[in-house]
Amino acid sequence: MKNHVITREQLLDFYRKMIRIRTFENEAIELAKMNLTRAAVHTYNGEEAIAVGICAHLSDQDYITSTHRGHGHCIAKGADMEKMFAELMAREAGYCKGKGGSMHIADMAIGMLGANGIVGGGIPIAVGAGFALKYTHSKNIVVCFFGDGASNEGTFHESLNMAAVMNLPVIFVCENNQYAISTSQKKSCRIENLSDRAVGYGIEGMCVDGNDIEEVYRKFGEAAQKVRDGNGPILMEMKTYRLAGHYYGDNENYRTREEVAQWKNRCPIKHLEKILRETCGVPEEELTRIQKEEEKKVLAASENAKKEKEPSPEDLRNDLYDETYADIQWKVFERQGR
Ligand SMILES: Cc1ncc(C[n+]2csc(CCOP(=O)(O)OP(=O)(O)O)c2C)c(N)n1
Repeated sequence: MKNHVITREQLLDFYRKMIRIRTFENEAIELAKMNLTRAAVHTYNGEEAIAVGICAHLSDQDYITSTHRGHGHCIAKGADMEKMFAELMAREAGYCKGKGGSMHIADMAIGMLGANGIVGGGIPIAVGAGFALKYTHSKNIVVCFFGDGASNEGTFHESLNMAAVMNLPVIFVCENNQYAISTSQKKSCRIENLSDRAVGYGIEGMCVDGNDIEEVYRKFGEAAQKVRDGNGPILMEMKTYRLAGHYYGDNENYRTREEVAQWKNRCPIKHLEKILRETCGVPEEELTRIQKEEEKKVLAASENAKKEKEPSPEDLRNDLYDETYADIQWKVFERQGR
């Protein structure tokens, strides 16, 4: 098993990416406040260590599937922030030409198979992608991100069982941020660790502190190696906490301020800052410089996206179906005299 030693440079790179995600999300909230976004915005604040620690092990040929809370996954996988902001603001220059919004960003060039507005919707897609990789004898893997709420959907159970019996190269990453909208995970499930569900499918389950970037990076590295070596799927539970509301506009009356404050103290970015300062001897000015550089990049992407135009009404019916399908459908309508 490869020993995953993490260098100072790698930690600084993780820090930069986590700051990039947090800054992107804070800017997305600002855009929502200005009524510039055209669909719900679900932010990833507090969960950054998971996407960054995991995607550091992936290449563009490895796939990920994501959720309605997908901005962090996209950025960690290398998506273009200007195209993301343009999509959030329904501009033609966006990833889906402004017709998909925050919850439907996909980028095949970097192996990002798509965010998904359907809770649990990405899980069977990951299994399909895993089957394609196995069928073509590829060494690449699929990482399937989903929430604790999604782990109570039928798709979760059917997909894990199928991936297990077919020995597919998929790592199922349950981001347990404690809530599904307003429902506490403790109220919807009687087991303490969702990773224990792996036993029911005969696969390995791992429970990880998702707010500790070093632990995420190391444990995922071990899992990825096993899966690349052909040992079949793994279920990883990442314990974390959603620091902002479920979406912009959530009144958060289902959790106490004390609980949120406790988790703010365990913020993954603060945690990494402490390691960088105290263990790696990184001066405060260097951390501030990284924050400023990322802020500049994120705000430039947002400003440029704002200047892009909205799609024209004539474009409304384009890109809805696959061309061949649309063509066949059209012929059927013609035959029916419609
Ligand atoms: C199939 C389906 N059911 C319900 C919803 C409404 N919904 C949107 S987000 C959400 C909660 C999802 O919780 P979780 O999977 O834990 O992800 P989190 O929001 O915590 O990241 C629900 C129920 C939906 N979008 N799709």
